[in-house]
Amino acid sequence: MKALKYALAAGVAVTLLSALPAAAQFTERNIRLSNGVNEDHPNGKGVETFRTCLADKSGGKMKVQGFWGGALGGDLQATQALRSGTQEMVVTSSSPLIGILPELGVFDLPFLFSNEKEADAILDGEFGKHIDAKLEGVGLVNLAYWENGFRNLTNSRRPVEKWEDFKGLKVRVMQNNVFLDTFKNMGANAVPMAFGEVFTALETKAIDGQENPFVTIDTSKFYEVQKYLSVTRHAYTPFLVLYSKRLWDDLSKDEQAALRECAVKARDEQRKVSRELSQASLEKIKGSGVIVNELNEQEANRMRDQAKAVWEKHASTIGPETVKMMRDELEKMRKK
Ligand code: TF8
Repeated sequence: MKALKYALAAGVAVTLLSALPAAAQFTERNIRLSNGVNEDHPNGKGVETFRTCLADKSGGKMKVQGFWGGALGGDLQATQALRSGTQEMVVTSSSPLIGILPELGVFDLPFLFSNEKEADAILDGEFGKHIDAKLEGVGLVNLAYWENGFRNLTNSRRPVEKWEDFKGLKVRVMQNNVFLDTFKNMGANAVPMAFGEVFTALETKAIDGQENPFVTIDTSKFYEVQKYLSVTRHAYTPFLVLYSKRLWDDLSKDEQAALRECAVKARDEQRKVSRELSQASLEKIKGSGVIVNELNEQEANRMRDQAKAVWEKHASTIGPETVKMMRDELEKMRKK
């Protein structure tokens, strides 16, 4: 009788166990995540949210170690480390990576998005997935698109109110041919340079200007060495939140799912902070004595027309299908 009771109890236990999902699999991991920007940039809050979320999901096993200000190398260098499997993660601009994946150049096309809403819809939708699939092919798993933001021109010479005002300005651009041509096409003397060298180049007047979102002009202290800020919004470049594909393939399904979910959760926080800080950054830049000008509508339209040649020139290198897909999606969205 006793034996039967035990047998029954064991049977019940087995049934119960098999009804439960298998225990989640997490291993102790230290994830090195590098950033070219400083920690007070909205990426700081993004990484913090990502870290807390991963700790929660993995019972403290997955740890995130953040590196700031390019301490592990610039965007391109860190991304190459991911491809060779010597670093886990980077939050990088897409722009310096076009040598690795030419299709990324689509995000560099001047005046592509009109507002954040459009950018979010494209990046979080089918188009973003189209690019993600291509990134996997070159050894990079993109977990989410975070916000770098609309880019604006600063310089030490004069306010830029129309495209002709670019003439002769020595402007640093990212190491990216679409940007190089956008600025050359406006008549500027465009100089490709890694982000880590920009502050000193501005300070020593080796260059006159640069272009970045307000939050970067603020947190990288460019406003301390610049006199004019022109609200050009000439491009919106995203951040990619990349994981090394080589190292990714060693992770359990649970770890992969946690990383994806947390990068998306952190994305929402990072974008929120980016949009809030953007206004605060602009006020701070103004307060420091930088002269800020907006473009009037007519001049903004002229600048947009002038930039069209860059689209024509680069569509074939970026990939005609990718550019067409972007155009179609934008058109669909704008009709609604
Ligand atoms: C640039 C980019 C950079 C970012 C940063 C290094 O101008 O906008 O600010 O990629 O993460 O190079």
